[in-house]
Order: sequence, then structure tokens, then C-alpha cells
Amino acid sequence: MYQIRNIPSGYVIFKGALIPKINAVSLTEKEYMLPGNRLCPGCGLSLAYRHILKAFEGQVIVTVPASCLTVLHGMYPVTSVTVPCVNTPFATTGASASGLVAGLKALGKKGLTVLAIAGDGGTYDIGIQSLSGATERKSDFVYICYDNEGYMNTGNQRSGSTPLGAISGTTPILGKQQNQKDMAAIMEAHGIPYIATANACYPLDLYEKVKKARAMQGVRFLHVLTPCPPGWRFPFSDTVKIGQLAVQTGWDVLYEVEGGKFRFTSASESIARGGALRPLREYLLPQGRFKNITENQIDELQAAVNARWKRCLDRAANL
Ligand SMILES: Cc1ncc(C[n+]2csc(CCOP(=O)(O)OP(=O)(O)O)c2C)c(N)n1
Ligand code: SF4
Repeated sequence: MYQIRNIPSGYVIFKGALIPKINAVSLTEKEYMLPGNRLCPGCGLSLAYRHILKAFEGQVIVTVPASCLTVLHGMYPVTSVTVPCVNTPFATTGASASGLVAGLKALGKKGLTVLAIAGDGGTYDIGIQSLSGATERKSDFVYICYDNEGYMNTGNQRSGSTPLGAISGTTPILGKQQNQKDMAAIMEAHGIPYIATANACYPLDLYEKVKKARAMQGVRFLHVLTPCPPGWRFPFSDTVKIGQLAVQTGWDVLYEVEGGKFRFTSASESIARGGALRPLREYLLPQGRFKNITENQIDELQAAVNARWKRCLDRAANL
């Protein structure tokens, strides 16, 4: 394990991670996602969405395409979410968000943020053109891609985010033979004011980033890793352990890029300041989806993790 050498002012160590002091007191107790929905037990999306909605304090209109999140929202007239939501066609999340922004402006409504939120299938693959277009038009919304690394709502087909070597419904024996896209880097190339990565299993870091994004203008993009027990094939009770291992091994790096400046956050900042990444196999091997991964593929993934970590260290403004 790693040790934290320099604790920046305004931060505390909590369970081995650096967290801003303010976190402990700023999280609202009010719930916007009520108990009782149809997601699987241990779903990382449930954990993430609860904290995302808290960060908006009810001042939000959500647009969401077909996904596990539409299942969470429920079927009219029954819902477990207390904020308004538009269920948009799969390919149109970015366009739908632009339209909502234009509608609010035309009606003179102020103080509401439009949140577009979609899975990796709806972001990396099917919705990318709509998101890219809305971003290039300099629309004004928060876009969150929750990433469970597959089309989970329809039984785990592989997506542009499914990892090399992972078994899915459409890569059933050998696992996927291609690497993931780097969606946060694609969005950074659009020159937007705020990009952040987050993880359902570090909810306070996620909450702070959504709050920050909410206060800004333009398209603000967050990528949130959300472990999925049935799709990734691990026990329902291990969600937090697996999600945190993703960060501790460098599979998932927690950072934000604001005004072009890159900063590590939370547990990734702790590791970058004083420690070392754990071996990637500690994250991969407890997951049944990697049961047929080869040693060569593990080496390839480890090399990619090392290279990305070095790139992050090279550009970090807060070390
Ligand atoms: C145009 C279109 N194609 C396919 C579907 C079927 N469909 C519904 S949800 C879904 C999976 C969505 O995957 P993702 O965006 O990754 O979200 P997740 O289900 O993983 O939460 C698919 C393929 C659809 N609703 N519309
Ligand atoms: S399939 Fe995965 S993402 Fe979908 S509800 Fe179940 S645990 Fe959550």
C-alpha cells in the first residue's frame, strides 16, 4: 500500500484517500433517488446516481436514453426519482440536451441545469455524433457518461468501452479482441471547459466534481466508472472493493481538467503523491469476465495502464 507524504491544505486522509475537508459537511442529507428501484443489488450506477442527484439539489432536468438508468427511473406513472426526466431515443442525448437548454431559454427559466446522462453504449458508440455536435455548437449542459463497460440493459453486448479480454454476450469465448476508446480524451479534444473522471466507489469525489460542473457554463463532461456485478461477474457484495481496486491499480485514474490544467484527485492524487499502483491483475482476476484472458493480454493492458499513468504524472499541475 502507499503512504501519503504531503497533505495539501484543505485536505484530509479518509480510508487511505485524500479528500477535500469540505466534503464531510457539504453532502446534503436530502435524497432525490428514493428507496426501491429495479436495478440489480450492488449496482454501481445506483450509488453514483444518488450522489450525482444530491449535487444538483433538485435544480435539474435530466435527459437519458435507453439504458439501465431508464430502468432506474421507472415506467410512467411510477418512478423512484424526484426530478423531471426526458427519455430520449438512443442516438439523440446531446441533441435532446441542446433542445432542453434552448427551451428553457425561450421560456426565460433560470437556475435549472440540464443533465444529459447515458451509458457507455449510448456515449462511446451510438450517441457520440449527437454529443460531439452539441459540444461543437457550444451548448450549455452537463454530460455524464456512466461506464459499466458494456450494453448491460440488453444483456451485456460489447461496447467501445468493453476492455480487451473481457467476455461479453457478443464476445462469449475469447473475450473482446480490441482495446477501449479513451472517451474523456476525445471530449478534451473538443476544447470544453471541464472534463473529469470519477468512480461510483469514491462518491464524495464524484459529488464534488458534479457540483463544480454544475456551476460552470458550456458542455462539461464527466466519465464515471460504475461496476456492474452481473456483467463483470463478481459477487453483488464486492462492488466497492472492485471499484476501488480499479483506482488503486490505475485502471481508472481520478482527475479533472479545468481550463486545460490537469489535476489528480482523491485516491489517485494520494497514489501520485506518495505511492505505487497495485498490479493490474489484482483488479482483473477477481472478475469472471476476464476468466479467459491470456497472459499476453494482461501484459498489454498493464503496459497501457503504466503508459497512461506516466502521461498523467507528466501533466499534473497539483503535484
Ligand atoms: C436505437 C436503439 N437500438 C437499440 C436499443 C436497445 N437497447 C436498449 S438499452 C440498450 C443498452 C444500452 O447500453 P448502455 O448505453 O451502455 O447503457 P447500460 O444499459 O449499460 O446502462 C440497448 C442496446 C434501443 N432502445 N434503441
Ligand atoms: S445490469 Fe449492471 S448496470 Fe444494469 S442494473 Fe444490473 S448491475 Fe446495474
